[in-house]
Amino acid sequence: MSSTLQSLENWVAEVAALTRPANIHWCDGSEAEYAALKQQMLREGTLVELNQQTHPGCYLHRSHPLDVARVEHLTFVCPPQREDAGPNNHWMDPAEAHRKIDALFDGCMQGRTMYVIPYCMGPIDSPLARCGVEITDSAYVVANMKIMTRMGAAAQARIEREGSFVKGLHSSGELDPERRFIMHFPHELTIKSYGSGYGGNALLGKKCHALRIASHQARSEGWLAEHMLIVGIENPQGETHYVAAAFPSACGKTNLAMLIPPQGYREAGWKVWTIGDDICWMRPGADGRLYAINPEAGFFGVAPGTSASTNPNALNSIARDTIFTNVAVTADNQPWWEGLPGTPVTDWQGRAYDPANGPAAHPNSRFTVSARQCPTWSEQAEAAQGVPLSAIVFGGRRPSLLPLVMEARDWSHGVLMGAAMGSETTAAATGAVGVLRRDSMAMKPFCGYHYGDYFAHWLSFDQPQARLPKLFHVNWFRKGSDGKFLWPGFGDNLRVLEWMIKRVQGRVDGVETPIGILPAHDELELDGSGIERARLDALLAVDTPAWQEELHAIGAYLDEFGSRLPERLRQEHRRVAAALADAARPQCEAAGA
Ligand code: OXD
Ligand code: MN
Repeated sequence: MSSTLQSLENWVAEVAALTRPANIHWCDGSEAEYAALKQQMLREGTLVELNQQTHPGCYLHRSHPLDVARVEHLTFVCPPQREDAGPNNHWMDPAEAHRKIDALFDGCMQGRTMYVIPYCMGPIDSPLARCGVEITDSAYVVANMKIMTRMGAAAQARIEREGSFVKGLHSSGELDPERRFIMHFPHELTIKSYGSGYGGNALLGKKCHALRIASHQARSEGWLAEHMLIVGIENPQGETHYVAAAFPSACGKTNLAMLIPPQGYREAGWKVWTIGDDICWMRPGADGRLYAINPEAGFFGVAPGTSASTNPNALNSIARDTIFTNVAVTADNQPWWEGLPGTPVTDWQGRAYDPANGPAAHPNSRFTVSARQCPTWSEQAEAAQGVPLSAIVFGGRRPSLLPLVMEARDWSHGVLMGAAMGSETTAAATGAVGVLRRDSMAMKPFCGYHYGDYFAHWLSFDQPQARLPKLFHVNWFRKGSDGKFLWPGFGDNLRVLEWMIKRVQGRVDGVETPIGILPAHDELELDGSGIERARLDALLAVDTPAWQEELHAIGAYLDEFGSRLPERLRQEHRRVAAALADAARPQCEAAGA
């Protein structure tokens, strides 16, 4: 295919002059192209065929053992001024960053094929969608981009019509962690990634474009690019409420997006519809509501823990036509990970499985699959105008303090709740696991500009004509004194979503507390859950002194954003702190009396 867009042709020629590939392949996104790529990877050994009887069309890729997760310390956001990147990003002067990474790209594709991938993030005819072109020397990246984006001829036609696109240059390089950078140039709508083949570092449409670059674009164009799932909840009356939810990586976004209602709910006629499991782009519609699209076309889900009991919809989705990365394999060549029945014989590195070497599947092993294969996939995922949101939910892994659910009293309070989000770290990024870190709106690794400006951008949606979704915070991960999770999670999370929808409809009042509105005692439907009231009390308990400490910690965190922190957020923080002080007073007086 030849391009008619001069700027695209020029850029491809420039990159070819720098990287010196043996040949250039323009991807058209056809099935024939995909089949040929798979054959080539099978020949080269970068793809291994899995059991085609049990898993037709399924393949395994084993990455370099030192290239298994996002590398936040090697990820840079490079606006011209350091202050614009904010303390939430690593910054490098753009000229220096280009120089450094171009030196790595110099001649790096010699003897290799350079693939040019035009792609569209979002339904191809959606005004909310945005396009990009990724150049890569990795066939694995092309195959994954085919599943994760609308890639090929249709995207190229849109790019030629619009005349603009995000430029993404990727090379696997030597897969050497010492020669690895993921650089973003938001002001040039450009991404350069070298030395990693791992999803979040190499599939540039995903985190690099759809979050880091898009969050910058969204700020200047009046919309939001967020690390959120989108799910539709259909009640027995046939009304569907759409909910977007932000959780840090590997905290259950895919499970919530594909939730199976508890039996009683199913019998009553509740249904769940999946729009997206990781990224949400949203913007106000003419009626003042926020409309959301999923810019992705597939799921790049965490495999371990995915099972018939946790997420049968995901398991059904990946029974065919799926690329697995870094999972283990059974004796009859089926993909395997911790949480599945059966026994692994080969671990994720291709060695005979030995428990002494750690888990059989890498904790961040993944599946890449088309969203359409999900039994709960919604046609609305293709709606050009997006779906209207009734609620936005923030959440993290918090073993204590944070209640099962709370609602913000208004938009400013909700923005504070999102800004204050914290979570224990997971295996999705390199580094220690299980450490509490603040992760505002689950965007800490993905916000392409200063968090202070980002909070201000969120606040700016609160306009008189706006009909904004209600904002909530949830915590599925609170533990009891025995160290066990108090809430069963998974399908039972629908009980919490139902309460949110009742709040949206004005059918329940909740209880006002200093930290937000919590469900009143009888407002959460527990029938058939086996959860006793005492446990619910523990899940909803508000420990005022501990919350005062939390507010103190949140204040110190917000101070990191200095003069860019919006005054309205400071005021909101002071308001909650004062409400907590009021709540603490009678107890102190009683204690002193
Ligand atoms: C992901 C992540 O891959 O957040 O979605 O790391
Ligand atoms: Mn994610």
